[in-house]
Amino acid sequence: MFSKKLIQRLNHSSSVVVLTGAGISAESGVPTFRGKDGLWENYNVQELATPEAFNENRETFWKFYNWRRKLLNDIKPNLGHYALVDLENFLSDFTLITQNVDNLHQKAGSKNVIELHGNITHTYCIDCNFRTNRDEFEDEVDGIPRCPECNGYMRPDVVLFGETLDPECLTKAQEASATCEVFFSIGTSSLVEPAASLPYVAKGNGAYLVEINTEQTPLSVTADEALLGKSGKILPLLVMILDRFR
Ligand code: BV8
Ligand code: ZN
Repeated sequence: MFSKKLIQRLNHSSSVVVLTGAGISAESGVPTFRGKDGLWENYNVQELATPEAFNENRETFWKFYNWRRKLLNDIKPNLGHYALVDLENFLSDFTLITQNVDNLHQKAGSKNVIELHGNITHTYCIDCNFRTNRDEFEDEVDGIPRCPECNGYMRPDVVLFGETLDPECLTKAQEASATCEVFFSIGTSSLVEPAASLPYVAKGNGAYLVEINTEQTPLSVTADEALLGKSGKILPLLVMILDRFR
């Protein structure tokens, strides 16, 4: 399943970057965005995950995000998340960049996580910037959480479509991608920018590019190794092989 070249690279590389998308959380029961039973299938992205939706249809916006947050309450990391924790402990220079907002990498124990699109378990006030990780708000008015400090409107701390990413996060991700020796793209349809450009930055700087996905994506033809399969199966196998070489 894995080429000798990849195993050698991983055993002798100092810097490895991993980019994950919704697919790595699929085996935990988190719906993906674009898969067959994808999240967006029943919803129109432009109607929900945009600043316009937050401003014009706050009740539906919060119904969608509360539904996703409640879904996460009983969701646990899967073997793919834990294998990345092992990789982080095994490798000297490891950076995990995620597009996911589900907090599962942190729940699994990953330490150095760059959350490009924010974190759905964090909420902030659009008026006074009060921030909280609480997921229950006593002071809800028509299902929309209000700020305990100034009674302003609260929103999930995620990057909506059409919003720019946190410049510091993005720069850190781009720098790590430009200097790494091995880059993994795991469980992402490679469609959402600017995250989708990171594997090309890595490849353009000479990194060995590995994709792990249950289907082909626009990135597959560029990858040095496109491993077709579930990340929850492939990643523990990879760690096991590396472990043997320890
Ligand atoms: C921005 C948070 C400046 C909210 C999300 C350049 C070109 C074209 C368009 C643009 C561009 N630059 C900007 C844009 C517009 C837009 C964009 O990229 N649109 C796309 C759809 C074309 N980007 C933005 O708006 C970004 N902002 O760039 O600002 C700007 C703005 C406008 C115009 C120019 C510049 C902000 C993007 C962030 C949006 N927020 N999430 C929330 O979650 O509620 S994005 C959302 O999609 C999630 O974060 C998700 O992670 C992400 C990407 O999706 P994937 O993770 O890839 O998930 P998906 O379901 O698509 O795929 C899952 C994959 O897993 C599949 O391939 C499947 O086969 C695989 N899989 C399934 N099971 C498994 C598996 N693989 C392995 N194992 C399994 N078991
Ligand atoms: Zn406030």
